[in-house]
Order: sequence, then C-alpha cells, then structure tokens
Amino acid sequence: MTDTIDDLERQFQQIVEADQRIEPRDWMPDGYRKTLIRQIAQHAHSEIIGMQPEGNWLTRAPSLRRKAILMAKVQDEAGHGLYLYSATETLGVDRAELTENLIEGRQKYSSIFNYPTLSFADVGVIGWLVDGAAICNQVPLCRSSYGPYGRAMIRVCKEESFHQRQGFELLMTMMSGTQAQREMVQESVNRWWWPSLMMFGPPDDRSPNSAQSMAWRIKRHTNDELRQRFVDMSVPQAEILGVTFPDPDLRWNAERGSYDFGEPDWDEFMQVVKGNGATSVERLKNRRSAHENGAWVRAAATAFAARAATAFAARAATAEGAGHE
Ligand code: BYC
Repeated sequence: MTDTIDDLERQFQQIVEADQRIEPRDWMPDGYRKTLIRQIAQHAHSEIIGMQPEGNWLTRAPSLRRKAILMAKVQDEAGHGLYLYSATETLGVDRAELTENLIEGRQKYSSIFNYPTLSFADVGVIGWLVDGAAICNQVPLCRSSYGPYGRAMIRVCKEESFHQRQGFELLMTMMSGTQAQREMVQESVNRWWWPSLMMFGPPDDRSPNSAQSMAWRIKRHTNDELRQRFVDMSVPQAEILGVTFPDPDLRWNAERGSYDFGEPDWDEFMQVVKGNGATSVERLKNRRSAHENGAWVRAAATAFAARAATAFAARAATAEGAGHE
C-alpha cells in the first residue's frame, strides 16, 4: 500500500520533532523545500557579496601581517558561499540559476552588506560585530532539521568564530594605540552597531516566516531572541575594549537579567532590503561583472570536464575489450 500525502507529512513532522535529520532523498513538503532554498541561497549570496566590504581594504592594509590575515578571512567567506551553494543544490536547484537570481535582483542577500567600509577600523568592527552576530544567528542553525545545511553550518561557525576573534584582537590593538586610532574605532562602532542588530531580521511580530520555520526546526530561535542574545554578549565585550554603543536606551535590566535596548530604524532596514542601501547598486554591479569576467573560466572547466569524461569512457571501453580477449 502506498503512503498518502497525509501519511508522508505526518512521518516528516515526526522525524523533525524527534530532532532527527531530513536528508535530500527524503520526502519533504514543497513549502519546506522552498523555504530552505530561499534561506540557504540568501545565506550563500550574503557570504559571496560579503567579500566586498572587507576586500575593499586588502590593498590598503597597514602591514603585511594584517593583509595576510584579511586575505585569509575574505577567502574563507568564498568557501562558506560554496558550501552553502552545494547545500542548496541538494534541494534540486542549480548554482548557475541561483547566481542569476542574485545578479538579477530576484533573491536577497543580507542587509549588512549594503554599507560602505570607510576606515580600516571597519575591518575590526566587521569581524567583531558582524561575524559576532553571524555566529549568534548561525550556531543554532548547526541543529537545523535539514542535514546538508546543518553540516555546512558546523564548519562555517568554526571559521566565523575565528574571524570574530581576529576582529576583536585588531580592535584591542587599535584601542591601545593613539587617540586618533581610538576615535577611529569608536566612529566605526557607531556606524555598524544598528545595522548589526538588523542582521537578525525584522521584529518577531513582523517576521512572516519565523513561525513556520520554527515548526519545521529550520530556525531554532526567533529573530528577537537572537538579537537579545547578541546584545547581552556584546555589551561586556565593548566594556573590555573601551567603546560605547550609540544607544541611549541601552541599560541592564536586573529583573529580566538582560540588557534593554532601543529600536533599530526599521524603515532604514526595509529600504536596504529593497536594494536602496548606500552601496547596494555598487555591490551588485561588482558581483555581476565578476560573474561575466569569470565566464571563460567556467567554459574552460566545463570543456575540460567533458574531455576528461570522454577519455575516461574510452579507457574503460578499452579495458573492457581487453578483459574479453
Ligand atoms: N537582510 O520572516 P523573516 C555573514 C528578509 S552572512 C536581508 O524574519 P526569515 C557574513 C527575509 O529574507 C549573513 N533580508 O525571514 C558573511 C524575508 O524576505 P523574503 C547572512 C532580510 O528567513 C561574510 C523578510 O525579510 N546570514 O554573516 O525567517 C562576512 C522577512 O523576514 C534580513 C544568514 O543568511 C536581512 N538581515 O529570517 C562576514 C543566516 N532579515 O525572503 C559575515 C541564515 C530578514 O520572504 N538566515 N530578511 O522575501 C536566517 O537565519 C534567516 O533567513 C533570517 C531571516 C534570520 C536572516
């Protein structure tokens, strides 16, 4: 007897609720597949577009050591994009199609990568706050119900946590330097604090996808829960560094055992998500031209793979012929 859709749906939900993994060949509801493709592709695009803000400082890093560290970090982000595109492909989509969706503006990438990097302190602040927010959001995704996504996230998180430490170490060095360097760090923190809070997505009462994604255990916590966790984690780190956050409402709430904080500018967030951020046009333009400039590499790799496959088939046929003699 074959299973009905209701049976399949019930079995699927049982696997999810038992905290087991859904794998690519398992039956899954269409909505689950679509949500995963949306979220993982958006995440992959963010990693790739996210190479640009820091990449902007590669040629101007103040020492060979800082340049080598920054180059390694930017390369790690490319790797994260690749693991995530591979995870998305297990859901039946093609990476070339996903790239088209990004450069044609049909799929989003994280709001945080639509802001300019104006000083070298931004490299440290991105490592500390942006990678810090990324870790907060992504560690729970290691337990996401979809196997290939959860497994990709484990490696991504290990590397992100290293990135966060390099950002903090860079800022510690600058904060023990000159007055001008300390001011540069504070100015950078002032620009990145609110956009970092926006990375967690809209408030829970305006997050259309959260409830279903939590029921499917793709997401493990709501946007507001993770935002709060990030604020609580960052305030003591700011004290150690000797910087402040640009929020007059930020204060310890003993009753809640957490920090109260102000409301991010959600109108700005909506504008950025719609593609009207300060560097949105430039970032997509750079991505499009990198894709076009790389067309010959893709064509050469495809031609090489086809030739290698033909040669392999010919060798196999010869070996088989020899075996019959
Ligand atoms: N930016 O219902 P909601 C990194 C969209 S890479 C833009 O709450 P969901 C790094 C959302 O897509 C960082 N759009 O959605 C890389 C939805 O629109 P659609 C990337 C956003 O999915 C290099 C609508 O708003 N991290 O850290 O349940 C160097 C309503 O939102 C944003 C990830 O992608 C945003 N910030 O929750 C350094 C993590 N927020 O698609 C660092 C994986 C929301 O319905 N993703 N939107 O048209 C997630 O965890 C979730 O997708 C989110 C949003 C928490 C981001």
